[in-house]
Amino acid sequence: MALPTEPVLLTGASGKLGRCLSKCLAERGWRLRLTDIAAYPDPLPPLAEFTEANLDDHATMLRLAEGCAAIIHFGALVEYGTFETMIGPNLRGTFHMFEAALRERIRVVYASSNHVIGFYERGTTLDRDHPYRPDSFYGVSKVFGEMVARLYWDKHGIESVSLRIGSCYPEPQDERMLATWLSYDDLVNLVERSLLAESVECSIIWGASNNKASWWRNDDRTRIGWHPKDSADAWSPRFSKSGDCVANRFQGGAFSAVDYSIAADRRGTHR
Ligand code: 15L
Repeated sequence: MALPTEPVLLTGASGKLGRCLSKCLAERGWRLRLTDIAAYPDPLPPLAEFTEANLDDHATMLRLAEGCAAIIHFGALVEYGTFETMIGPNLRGTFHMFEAALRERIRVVYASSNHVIGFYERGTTLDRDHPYRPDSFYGVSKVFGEMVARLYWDKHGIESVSLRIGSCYPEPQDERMLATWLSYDDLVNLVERSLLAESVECSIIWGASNNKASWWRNDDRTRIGWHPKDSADAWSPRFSKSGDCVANRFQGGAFSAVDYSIAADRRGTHR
């Protein structure tokens, strides 16, 4: 399929996944406009331009999206932030990117996260429509992003694909990732299919590879034609459960355990 001649705006370009996407999408011929609050640490890929900018800066975000074919919104404060630290990058920043998409009438590929459902117990099988159970203010900020995506679809017809990314690393790092791992290749294909699919409406897709231990099913992947090819299964003999009992109990892992204050669970007994 022919790629657009206009650039695609990628936020969070200097982060771990942003660097992977900018390198791999550029190799596949995509013209990229990259942005991040931090300098781009690698040599700039061919056909790419980079602007250092803050997601909190509304005017700059609107300007960066001008003339773009789509927005890949991966910029965010990741990890266990407080409510206050989420407001600028994750709440206002996401609002700015959807406003920019509305101005340009273009699609958004949004990096949501498994942490929107992190307080479900491990082993519970979830569909995309299970109620949110965020495990952190980071998870709450991603619920907000999915809700903004919904609002801009219902009110303005702005299409989006929210990718509920599990654990995207070169290889699984622990026992939890036997269920949540997403390979870099599967991520790049997922983003590319999200950009190229003819109609995506307001899609939600679990960002995990083809892992036997997965807790997630029934999403919108057939609409975009994405089939993950990799699997964490081969790593299974290498890992066993260890560490914090709260982290081991819930799908969000360590995110669920941070600041957790229900004493009984700390002693290992269940509610
Ligand atoms: C995320 O959203 C984080 O960005 C990443 O660092 C991982 O911890 C991942 O979730 C995960 O849940 O494993």
